[in-house]
Amino acid sequence: MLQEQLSLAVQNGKAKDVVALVEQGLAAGETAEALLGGLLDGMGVIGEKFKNNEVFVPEVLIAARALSRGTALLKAQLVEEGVEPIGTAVVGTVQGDQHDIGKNLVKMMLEGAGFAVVDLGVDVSPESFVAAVKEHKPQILGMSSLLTTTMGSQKDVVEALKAAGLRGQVKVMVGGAPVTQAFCDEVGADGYTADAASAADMAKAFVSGA
Ligand code: B1M
Repeated sequence: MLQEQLSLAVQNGKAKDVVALVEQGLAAGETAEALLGGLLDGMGVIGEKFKNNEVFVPEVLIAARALSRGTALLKAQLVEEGVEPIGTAVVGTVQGDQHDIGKNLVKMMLEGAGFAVVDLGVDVSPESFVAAVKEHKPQILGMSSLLTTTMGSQKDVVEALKAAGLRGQVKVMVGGAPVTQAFCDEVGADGYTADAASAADMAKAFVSGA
């Protein structure tokens, strides 16, 4: 019941309700894992609706903000309960590119799917992507590019990973408005999706070996 309420509060972007419900749940002795389940369910519903054009960027951002208010409250207890993320993802917008709205959506959807996400921000050089893969050992590396003039940098990152001997350790996902499946194949990435919710689905499939 509380989980359903939490799910709905996230779907409706009601951050205050999320906080109140999480506090209520914790006080009543609910596990952080169970409460997190409600929050993630809500984000999952929003992700599906976003994919089907039933909701749009503003609704997703508001839902994600509500979700993060809830997860912030649960963080300490989740660590105590030993709840592990399903994997680690490093994300960033490629070198020369300042657009981050799509990349931020991908980050939110990945977090909503249970990943620990390291966000490198915008204008990320191939060297920085490689350094982050070395440091965080992610299962997923997600790149975003919005300009035809910067999308080539996604290939530079794949090549830099190969040169560093790291290519086999990480699934590389590419996306952004000008990116296509053909481009993904051409640069030697592992996956492309047209939207952020599908990116999270693909990342989940990669870590589960599906
Ligand atoms: Co820029 N801009 N912009 N811009 N901007 C575009 C992209 C452009 C198409 C506008 C146009 O001319 N019609 C055009 C690119 C043309 C081209 O390359 N062919 C353009 C240009 C030219 C520029 C500048 C060069 C303008 C100038 O200064 N002369 C400049 C470049 C700056 C730079 O990056 N170096 C520039 C600047 C800016 C702002 C700073 C003003 C601002 C960015 C603000 C920000 O991001 N914080 C901005 C914006 C907002 C846009 C538009 C209007 C919107 C982009 C956006 O956020 N879309 C855009 C025009 C348009 O699209 N109508 C435009 C919404 C977002 C949710 O979509 O990021 O595609 P998107 O993400 C999607 C999918 O692609 C996917 O998921 C999301 C949906 O779920 N996805 C992934 C994204 N990453 C993924 C990764 C994945 C999987 C899926 O796996 C890892």
